[in-house]
Amino acid sequence: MRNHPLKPFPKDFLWGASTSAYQVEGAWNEDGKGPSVMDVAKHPKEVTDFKVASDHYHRYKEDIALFAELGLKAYRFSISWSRIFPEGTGEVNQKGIDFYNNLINELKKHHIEPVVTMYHFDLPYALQKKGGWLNRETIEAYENYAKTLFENFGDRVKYWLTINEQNVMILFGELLGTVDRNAENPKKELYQQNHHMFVAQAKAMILCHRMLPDAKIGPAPNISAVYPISPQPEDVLAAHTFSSLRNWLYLDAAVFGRYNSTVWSYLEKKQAIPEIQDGDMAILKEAKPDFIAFNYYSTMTVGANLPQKVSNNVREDQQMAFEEPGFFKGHPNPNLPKTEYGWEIDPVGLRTTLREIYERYHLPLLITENGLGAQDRLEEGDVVNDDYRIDYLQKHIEQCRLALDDGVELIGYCPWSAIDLVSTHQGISKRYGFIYVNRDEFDLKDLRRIPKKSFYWYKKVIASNGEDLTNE
Ligand code: BGP
Repeated sequence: MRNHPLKPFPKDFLWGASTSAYQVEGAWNEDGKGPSVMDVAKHPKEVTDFKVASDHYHRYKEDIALFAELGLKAYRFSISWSRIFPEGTGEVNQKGIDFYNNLINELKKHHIEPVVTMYHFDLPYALQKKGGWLNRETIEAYENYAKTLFENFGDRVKYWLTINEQNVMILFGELLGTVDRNAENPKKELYQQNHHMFVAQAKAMILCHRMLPDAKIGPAPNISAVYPISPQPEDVLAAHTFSSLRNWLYLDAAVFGRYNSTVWSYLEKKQAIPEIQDGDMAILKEAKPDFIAFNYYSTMTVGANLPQKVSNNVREDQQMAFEEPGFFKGHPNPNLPKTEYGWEIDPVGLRTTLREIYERYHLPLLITENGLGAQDRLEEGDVVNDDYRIDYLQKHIEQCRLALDDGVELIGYCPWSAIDLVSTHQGISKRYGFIYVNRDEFDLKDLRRIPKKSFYWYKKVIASNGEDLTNE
């Protein structure tokens, strides 16, 4: 029994929702936009590409009006780098600037706080052709892009996120196409890319503080608590290694400006130590985030792995643990239910994750993704009864409140996604939104917007500042 009432959500809590540019905007080659790596990515033949997506580029006013009706206090979206710089660097595309100016102004008009991801997987293809993040020049391109964003939008944007899920791009580089599977040592290349992203991120944080003293900036990795499959010491050790590799490497670099020692030793064993130039570590040390944003969908469970075991190295998607001979091996958690896409559902794991991050770094935390992908059904009368999504979100918000009560400084919750959009590699049928977009994989229909049952539920949650989570 509790002997005190739970602490309430803070008054200025950022109740929000998230999207990313390539998944929601469409207009992939309009108004001067250059292609990004996502535009040229290959898709399985049964799923759509990102060319039209949810057509938010043309319908942002209608969408933001719905976000306002939902009562959002914050909207986390990403800026498409190749809309601003079609070649990744060089000439600015004014029409790209205009689009985001209009979008931000529209949000402001409705008193919705813009939370801007500067880079969400969609590197300009022109930069990829020159080696992408393996090429050190991409650091400079990113810094220049960051400067352009701060100059153009810094008068209205207070919250900046440097890079979405850098850890996913590195751990699942083969899946996201960030590395050539046939490279001699893909790991070495990936951790070199990773190092360049660390430096780029640090430079952006330094620049942001210099140019916009009132703004706040932070990283946005995908973080999840890692459980050992058993209390056997070897399994506990394996879980620790995996957590360092998946979680702490990224936040230790962003917050403390240093490499995680367990990961460093792992990289030595894998002959994957990145080349670090003089001055890089000083830049990492100088940069300090103001908060930590993170995406959370589930936890991971791992056990020890024999050194001689040959890894099949299958990495199905970003929410599945994988295996490394001699280090760890992912296992399903028998205690957790799964979504229809096989992702384990673990609300309590969110509380554990929040505590772990907060105790380690003592910075305010912002949840920038959390949600349930499902094949929603549009029923007669324009109704979508997504009670399973309400159930998922309700249980996670409950755990946020408990974490607040534990003393964690949580400043906002932005579930994925504000509106239906195209999944990173599973098409539009895997829906996450509060608002249904009427289209199929290949039939664009009328793209009309239909608030789902979860929309009305979340509206009530926001209006009551998280006091009323019931689904009635
Ligand atoms: C995160 C990405 C998002 C989004 C989400 C859901 O990893 O940051 O861009 O895609 O996962 O994943 P999916 O689209 O694979 O269902």
